[in-house]
Amino acid sequence: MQNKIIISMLALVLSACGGSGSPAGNKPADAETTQTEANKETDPIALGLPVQSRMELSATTYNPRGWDVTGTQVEVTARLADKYGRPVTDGLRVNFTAEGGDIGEFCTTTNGACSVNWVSMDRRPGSGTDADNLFPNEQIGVVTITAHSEGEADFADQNQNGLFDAGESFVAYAEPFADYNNNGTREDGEWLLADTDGDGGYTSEVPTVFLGSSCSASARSAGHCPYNMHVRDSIRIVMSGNDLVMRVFEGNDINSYINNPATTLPDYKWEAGNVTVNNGFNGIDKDTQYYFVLQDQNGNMPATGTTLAVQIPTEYLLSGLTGDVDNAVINTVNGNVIYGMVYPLSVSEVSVATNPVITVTVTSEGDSLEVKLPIN
Ligand SMILES: [Ca+2]
Ligand SMILES: [Ca+2]
Ligand SMILES: [Ca+2]
Ligand SMILES: [Ca+2]
Repeated sequence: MQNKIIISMLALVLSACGGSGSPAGNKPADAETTQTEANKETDPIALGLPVQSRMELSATTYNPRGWDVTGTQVEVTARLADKYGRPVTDGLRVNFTAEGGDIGEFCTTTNGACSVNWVSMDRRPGSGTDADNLFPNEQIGVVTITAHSEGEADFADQNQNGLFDAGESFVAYAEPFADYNNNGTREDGEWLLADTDGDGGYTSEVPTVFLGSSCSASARSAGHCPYNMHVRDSIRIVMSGNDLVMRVFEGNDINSYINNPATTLPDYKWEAGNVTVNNGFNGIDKDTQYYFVLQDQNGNMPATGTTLAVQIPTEYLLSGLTGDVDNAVINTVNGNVIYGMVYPLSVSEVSVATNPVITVTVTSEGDSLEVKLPIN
């Protein structure tokens, strides 16, 4: 999700992303150019700057009950380490932005990490408000959270002197932005997080020089380390609702559903007070692979705490997955992404039972659904 390019030895192109909030500001390298390389390397600021490859954002919950509940809190933590993998200097400011809900503006690190709270509230992406037209979005209810901070690019320290020398390979990144639709490129409405090169707008081209503070004197005179870069990382969370829908697919039908969910009918659809049966579906065949797909009213992962339980006759064996929905935004099925929780299930007969049924029960906060399907 980030535009980057590895200069000199490698030629890899990606795309940049970032968050909003206040820019960390570029620290001019001028003050450091007077230092010798030796004391530069013991400079706590240079030592303690994060590098892009060692920044990671995480959340306590990726599928909070946020679509129909306001005030649900999620703790979002940024962890950052320097080029040696050591925690960054205490007090480093990390800025946050969220496309939906509300998030703390920034935190300052202790032992390489700090946290802010995200809270569910409007704006809810894809909820149909006028503002939806202003911002690109990939999936209703799915929020991109981005953090950024001042830091350094990664480089391959071939002579092991702890400094970037001209000729050593490094990775360059375009300026960070909030990638609301998670496609890796910046569209209108996606917030520029930091104007790293100070030209007054978004610069999509990756820099041709190493950005950071760890430059040798000769690298500096060659134009490297003009200022620090802005390291960044993004996660997505989904504002989940509580009106649950379960769909049942046989075997490979799940693939056509994933590829075209708008027109592909499931074998069986079940939501509160409403059951739809398609394709002559008359229950579960033994020794056959099924996929039970559990989603909220927006086709998203149900909120954390939602559970699917299955009961079958003692004469049968159940194999597959039951239990809590993942703490996640998506599932991957046969290499395809699906928003929602997928339970692969099959039953096999050990001995003959009379009129066997499978009972599937889904419970969540304030909601419970149960369905009985014959086993054929
Ligand atoms: Ca989004
Ligand atoms: Ca070096
Ligand atoms: Ca985008
Ligand atoms: Ca710029």
